[in-house]
Amino acid sequence: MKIIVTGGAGFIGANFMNQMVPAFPEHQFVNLDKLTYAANLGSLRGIDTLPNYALRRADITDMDAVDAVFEEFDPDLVVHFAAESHVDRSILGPREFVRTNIEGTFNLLEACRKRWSGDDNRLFQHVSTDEVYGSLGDTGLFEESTAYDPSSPYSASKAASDHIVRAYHRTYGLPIKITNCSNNYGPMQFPEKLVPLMILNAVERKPLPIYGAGLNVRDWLYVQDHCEAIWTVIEKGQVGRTYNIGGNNEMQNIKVVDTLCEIVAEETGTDPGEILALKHFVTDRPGHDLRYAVDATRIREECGWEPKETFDTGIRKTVQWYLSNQDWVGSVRSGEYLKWIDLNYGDRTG
Ligand code: NAD
Ligand code: TDX
Repeated sequence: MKIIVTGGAGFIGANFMNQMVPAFPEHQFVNLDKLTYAANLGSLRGIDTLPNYALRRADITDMDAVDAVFEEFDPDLVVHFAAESHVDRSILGPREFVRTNIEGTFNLLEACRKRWSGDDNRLFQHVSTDEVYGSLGDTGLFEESTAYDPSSPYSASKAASDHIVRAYHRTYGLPIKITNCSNNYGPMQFPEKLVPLMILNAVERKPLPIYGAGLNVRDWLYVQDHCEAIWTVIEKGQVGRTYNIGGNNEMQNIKVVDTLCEIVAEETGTDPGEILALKHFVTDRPGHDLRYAVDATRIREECGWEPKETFDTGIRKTVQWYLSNQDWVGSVRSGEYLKWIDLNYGDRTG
């Protein structure tokens, strides 16, 4: 197969490339990525010289640029990760989210519709989030039939992209599958997200900003389990169908932060009290969804996928990865990163 992977230099995309490119030398992988602040080519070191890997720097909001890559590679499969992905950034500046996540997805669908006949065994694999379902109360789980009710500009833009992907299937017969996954953590995640931000701040003895009372709940999944789930859906899922992916691992943010503090202390030979004392409660995120939890029965029963990593094993591996990959950490913390931290946390020290 010829496979275009969009956003393959971002967190999940790079983990996907690292797993799949060496595992499938018979397939050609093309990384179509704009290389925004969230991308890091250092995440692809080792696989970027393999003969079945290529990079094309392109912006999915630019139809001509998308067409050029599709003309060159004529893909059998598109795995669509590229997105603006950070909720806080979407609150401060929603326009890029609408452009990349909605218009960019639309351009990719058009590129497929123009070229694919509908009966030629191609596939558009759309990677989405559980945040499209909005917030749960204290009980219940997101099912594939749960009504969409997004809260942030990020989740609303992802919801819109899911709708248009589904519409292309119903209207034009475009072969698509959609996955909606819970919060990922693991190596190579940009340190604006909760887990890597807390690890690096703890190591550097900086405050650990916890929004509100830290009681919001997320369902954490190790990134490599997510990548395997996507590949499993590509191979075994039904065309036109949606699959939820989750870790069956709900946890309050405060518990995640406490666990990270304990592990960082243990791994660096520090007194845990010193790290736990860095916890700092700050102004809550506007529209902050209370609880996400995913019912992943469909992917388990239809495709046979289950996560391999527990939170305990995955989170320790993640801390160890950040501690032993200081080069990678240094390279992502450019001026752009520091500007963002100032902007986001400058007035949140309440
Ligand atoms: P990320 O922000 O780490 O990476 C996004 C990648 O997309 C980057 O390489 C960036 O350069 C690229 N990109 C952004 N705008 C682009 C554009 N206009 N044209 C081309 N490339 C562009 O994101 P991530 O955390 O790896 O998430 C990947 C996908 O998975 C997203 O669609 C996200 O919504 C979804 N998802 C993420 C999570 C999570 O916990 N991170 C959970 C569920 C679903
Ligand atoms: O400094 C922080 N303090 C804090 O308390 C940050 C960055 C986050 N939080 C809270 C907000 C959330 O309740 O931690 C939780 C996780 O926050 P993020 O890491 O920003 O993730 P979230 O908003 O849940 O969204 C993530 O999971 C779903 C990804 O960013 C999305 O791309 C994905 O779709």
